[in-house]
Amino acid sequence: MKKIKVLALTLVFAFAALGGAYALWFDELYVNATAKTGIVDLEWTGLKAVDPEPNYTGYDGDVYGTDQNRDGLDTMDPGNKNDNKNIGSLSAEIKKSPKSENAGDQDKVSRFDKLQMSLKNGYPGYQEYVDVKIKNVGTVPVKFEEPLFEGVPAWLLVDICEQTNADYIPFDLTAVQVEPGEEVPIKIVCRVIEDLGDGAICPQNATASFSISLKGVQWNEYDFDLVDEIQFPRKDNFPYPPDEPEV
Ligand SMILES: [Ca+2]
Ligand SMILES: [Ca+2]
Ligand SMILES: [Ca+2]
Repeated sequence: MKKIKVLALTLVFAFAALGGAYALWFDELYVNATAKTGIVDLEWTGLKAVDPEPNYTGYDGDVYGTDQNRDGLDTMDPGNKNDNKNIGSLSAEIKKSPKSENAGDQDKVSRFDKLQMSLKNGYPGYQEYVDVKIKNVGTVPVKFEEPLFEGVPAWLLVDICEQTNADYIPFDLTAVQVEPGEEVPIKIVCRVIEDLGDGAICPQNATASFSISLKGVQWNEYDFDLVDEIQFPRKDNFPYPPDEPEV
């Protein structure tokens, strides 16, 4: 309160002084500044599908493969001695997503945000995957929220795991931070299951559309609510060195 009174009084004197201040010498200092914001933008890249089309129903060959190299054969579980055949397929394509209506999602660099996957002629035991990378094409680091799986039918297992074929290691996307220019390799694996519990079994000739949403957010707002006010004290990790001369 005292400070405010002193300030008010100073202002009164300052205005009074202005009245008589005409032809005095003076100099003015300026601040010219530019400000530019960064970009949060991700894209899919580096797609590799291990069992793409055509499958048995999509070409004129036999079930033992689409060509002399027997391409397209479906994987079998370890220990399964039955012969490999090309029955199902899991294709994938990176596509441009429509312009987002969410103001936070601006796609300043890339709209290749859509990974379209298509599993055809699946059967219980059919399990294949696609390898793909998430690339930070923006200029701001990104962290991920929990992936959102929507519409996955009860007869399908879908998961995100590490890009190794040696073992099944689920990938925790929320544990990574992607710097600008960096890529995160992931594997998206699908498996048609047989036993749905309570006597139910995987339906034949069934179709399902499902989606996985991976939301990357600016890293500094992850689990933290920003306030639009100037905040102090500043957490200065690297304060001026004590011997640094003032400019
Ligand atoms: Ca994008
Ligand atoms: Ca196949
Ligand atoms: Ca987008």
